[in-house]
Amino acid sequence: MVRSLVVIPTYNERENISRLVEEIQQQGPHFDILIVDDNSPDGTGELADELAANSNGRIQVLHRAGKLGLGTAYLDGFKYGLQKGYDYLFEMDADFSHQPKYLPELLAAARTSGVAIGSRLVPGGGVTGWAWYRKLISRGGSLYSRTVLGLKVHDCTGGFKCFSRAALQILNLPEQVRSTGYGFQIEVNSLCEWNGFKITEVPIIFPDRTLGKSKMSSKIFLEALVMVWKLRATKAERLVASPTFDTQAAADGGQFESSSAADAGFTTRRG
Ligand SMILES: Nc1nc2c(ncn2[C@@H]2O[C@H](COP(=O)(O)OP(=O)(O)OP(=O)(O)O)[C@@H](O)[C@H]2O)c(=O)[nH]1
Ligand SMILES: [Mg+2]
Repeated sequence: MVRSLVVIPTYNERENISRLVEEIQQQGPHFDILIVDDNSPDGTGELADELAANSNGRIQVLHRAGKLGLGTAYLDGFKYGLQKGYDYLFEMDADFSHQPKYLPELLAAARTSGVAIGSRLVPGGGVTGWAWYRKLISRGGSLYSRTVLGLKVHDCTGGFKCFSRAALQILNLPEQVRSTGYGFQIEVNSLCEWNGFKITEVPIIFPDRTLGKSKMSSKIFLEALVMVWKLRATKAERLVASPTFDTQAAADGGQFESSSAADAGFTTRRG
């Protein structure tokens, strides 16, 4: 059986986390869960420990000392999952904007192309509960980053993603990523596409959070606008081996221990 780990960063998500893990587990035996909690003042970390204690190892918890940011929470989660030998790793928010029912479809897509994302900006996808101006900012942000960085993926800022182990290792993702803040998703998408991966977009409906508080701010958003240009300037140094993606290698998911593209079933364009 393919083993996947759903990495969920949490900061004050006590109201959401119990029901979320329950719904994820209803999606089948493929999905283990890692909660990465940054010492949430509302006690999310303690609640996560209780959930883990009764889970037969299916729920695990990483505790960090304080609020260290979403990006680094994912990177720590990826490192943990790779060490534990998982074949696929997911990124998922705790607030139900990322609905567990899409996990199987994302996994199936990542088994074909190596990288899959839940997309609000392809036919069949969308957002509910956002005011028109928030939709406009989100769409505009994606279009802007896509254009500046030359990407094909439409939903550049979404954080519901699935990576094969091979993709993470070839991209050397935990070590390669530099942004800690909101630009994290954009940087990861760029690294994937610049290095030859096709990101499959699975349409998702993204409801706004109903419980708990948003951690998004206009300062974070403005930082991302500038960050896109800085990221573009680093493109030349971010190419790993210019792999052309081999779908069979991706379907075999996590079988590759080597970080070399050739060993993992990738062919290099530069010969
Ligand atoms: N561990 C950790 N998790 C975080 C941190 N910041 C945000 N999160 C979590 O990351 C996920 C996404 O954060 P959200 O606040 O939902 O951000 P958003 O989706 O852009 O904004 P809203 O949906 O409007 O709240 C949630 O599960 C948060 O609890 C952080 O610094 N550390
Ligand atoms: Mg959210």
